[in-house]
Parts: sequence; structure tokens; C-alpha cells
Amino acid sequence: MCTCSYSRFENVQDMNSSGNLSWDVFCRVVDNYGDAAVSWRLARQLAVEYGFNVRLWVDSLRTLHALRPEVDSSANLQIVDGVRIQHWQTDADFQLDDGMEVADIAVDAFGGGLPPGYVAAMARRQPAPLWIILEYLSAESWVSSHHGLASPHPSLPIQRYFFFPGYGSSAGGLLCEAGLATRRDVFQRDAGLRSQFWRDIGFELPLPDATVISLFGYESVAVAKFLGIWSHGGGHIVVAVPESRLRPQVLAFLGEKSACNGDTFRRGNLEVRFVPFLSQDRYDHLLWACDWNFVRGEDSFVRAQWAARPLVWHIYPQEGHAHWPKLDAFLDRYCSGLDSAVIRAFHAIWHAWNGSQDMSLAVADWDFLQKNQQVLRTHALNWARITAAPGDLTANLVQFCKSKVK
Ligand code: TRH
Repeated sequence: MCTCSYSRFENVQDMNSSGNLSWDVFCRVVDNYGDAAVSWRLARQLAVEYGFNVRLWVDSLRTLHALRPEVDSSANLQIVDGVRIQHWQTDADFQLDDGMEVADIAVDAFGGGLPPGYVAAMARRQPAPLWIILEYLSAESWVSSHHGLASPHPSLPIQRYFFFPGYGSSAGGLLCEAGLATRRDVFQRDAGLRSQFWRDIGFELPLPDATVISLFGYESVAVAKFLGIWSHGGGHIVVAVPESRLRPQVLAFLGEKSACNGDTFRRGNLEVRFVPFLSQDRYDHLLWACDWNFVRGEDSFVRAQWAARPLVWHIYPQEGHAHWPKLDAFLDRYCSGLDSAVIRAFHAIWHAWNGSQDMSLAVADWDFLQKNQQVLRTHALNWARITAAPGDLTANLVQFCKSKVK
């Protein structure tokens, strides 16, 4: 799993010998939570684990507050976890406060762009700072030939590079805090910790024979179909549904008009628990407490991989089904080493959940995967280890920038 914290202190000593780099992370929230989620994790890790001076410029404090409740959604400036969080309103009125300098490295999260006023200030600074475009995560093969590529600014003397999250040694890795695997393993081995987690969010620890599933996704016709499979299937299924865009489909399946956090509904072998939207750190505990995690977008998708439990990814839908190659590229990489029958059923469930598969097949596929639960869990743990081996995204980004900073 992620490199241990000791090796990072070596980097920091090394880094400090070349000066303590300063970072500006710019986050425009397009929609949902992922933009803020990724930007916050990166900023916090740079500050907490490397001791860097980090400013996070974010336009939606409300979104960040949902992920990290300690963030004040009304403050223009605050410091949380060592990160200086600046509310970034519009480009037009963006300006650095008196005495503020541009940072050594500006991270442009998901290519949202930097404010023109900031770019102009970058160009005036000698040596010019680095502009890093942090791209979206993909398992597709083309990433390795694009990762780390220079993208010179068309008119200004600014070094700009693409940095791609991804898998293997020719991509940037995935965000992963130091010690995450250890905390996960302690939690998953300790029924007392799991019991406390469920009680903290208003529920009892599910019975040992139950299959526990977390359900976080976008609107999907597949929700009712899967709930139907689970309510009529063999074995007790507990589904935890945090506040998200798929709750209306769950309510429609239950025939309920509304539900409050803490409510439980039962239909056949299915128990549905409505859980609150948790802080990012607590959401990890939900993922670690489940046997299956249905996740979406980018950051919850990564967290489910680190949870080392079987997962189903609801990919962010794109025009013209452009997202399918991205989904299948991950599936092909992830399923390597599994038995062909398991691979077929796993693909079928993923495609059904993402709305492309004949749902009538999914019942047999789900039952088959349930019979192979232990194989899938071992595989998921191995996947987490393989994925972590090339180092985490922040460690790789720090090393990349250290090699480019003049
Ligand atoms: O919210 P998302 O759909 O964000 C998406 C993706 O980032 C996508 O790449 C991007 O293009 C689009 O936004 C604009 O999914 P994601 O990335 O999983 O982010 C959700 C975050 O919310 C993640 O950090 C997990 C967190 N979360 C909690 O903190 N508590 C919760 O209770 C739940 C359900 C999620």
C-alpha cells in the first residue's frame, strides 16, 4: 500500500534542502463533489505529510464543507488541517492580496484553468513557477504517453505540464494518504470499531451472515432492478444509501414518498438503511464496513479501491457514451488474473449497473459473484497493493515538480 510516512520525511528533508516549496491548488467545482474532493485531498496531503505551504482556492465552499465539515462555508479565508483555504469567486475580481506571491507550483485541478490575473503574476516572477494541469483519472493505455508531457503556454514564459493520475509506473498514481491501509486493516478486523461506526450513524452492526452494500451513484434505471434482485435473492442483504442523486429511485422501489437519515425499510431479504452524507474520512469507514461498494465519479471510485472490497463503478456519464472505453479499460486492467467466468459475471454486473446490459442476465451473474465473494475480496486486496506499489499521486507529483522547479 502507500509508501510509509518515514520515506516522505526523507523527501521533505531532501525538499527542504532545496527550499520548502509553496503550492496554489485551484479548484472550480463543475458539479457534484469530485472536483473539491480531489483538490482537498491533494492540498491536505501536501500540507500535513510534506509540511508545504499550501493555498487551496475553491469556488464552492459549500461543497468542501460537506466533505470536511470543519470548513466554514462562509469564510473568505481560513486554515484547516494546515491548508490556507481561499474562497475563489470569479476570475474578473481575482487578485492576490498585498504581499501575496504566486506559489512555486500552481495546480490547475481538472484543467479548470487559472485566473488571468494569477497567470500574469506567474509570468512576472523569475524563475517562472510551474503550472501543473491535474487531469482526470483513467486506466486507458494512452495515459502513459501523455503523462508528464509539457504544454508550453502559447504566449508567456511559463512551464506547464500535464499530470495524469493512473495505474502503473508510467502514470501519476492515485491519491492515498500515509498509513491508510493500516487504518483500514485495523477497522476491518475490529468488530467493536465497526459496531461503533454503525451506532454513530444511527444503526446496529449488521448481522454476520448479511451481505452489506453501500450504494452511491447517479440517477439510474438499474437501481430498482438491483434492489429487486436483492429483495428476492437468497441471503440477507443490507444496503446503506447515503444522501445522493439515486435516493429517489430507491424510494420509488420502496414505494415510499420520503425517508429521513436513520430510517430503515425492509422488502423481502432486503434491508435498506438511509444514512447521512458523511465526512470524507467517515465515508472511508462506510466503505471499509461493507462487503460491496457501489461508487461513482472519481474520488469515491478510488476510495473503494483502497477499501479492498469488491466494487461497482457508476462512471460519470458522457455524451455519446464516450465514457464506455474508460469503464472497460479499468475493467480489463482490474479483472486481470480472475477466472474467466468471474470476469464475465463481473463485467455483466458493471455494464448492467451503468445501464447497458440486459438486466434479466444480472440475477444469475449476481448470484455467481456472491458464491465467489471470497475470491473477489482477495482479488480486491491484491489490487489495492498492486495499485499502491508505484507510489501515491502526491508523492509522485512532489518528485515530478522537484525535478522541474528551477
Ligand atoms: O461527486 P462525484 O460524482 O464527482 C464527480 C467526479 O469527480 C467526476 O470525475 C467529475 O467529472 C464530476 O464530479 C464533475 O463523485 P466522486 O468523485 O466520487 O466524489 C464524491 C465525493 O464525496 C468523494 O470524495 C466521496 C465523498 N462522499 C463523502 O464524503 N461522504 C458521503 O457520504 C458520500 C456518499 C460521498
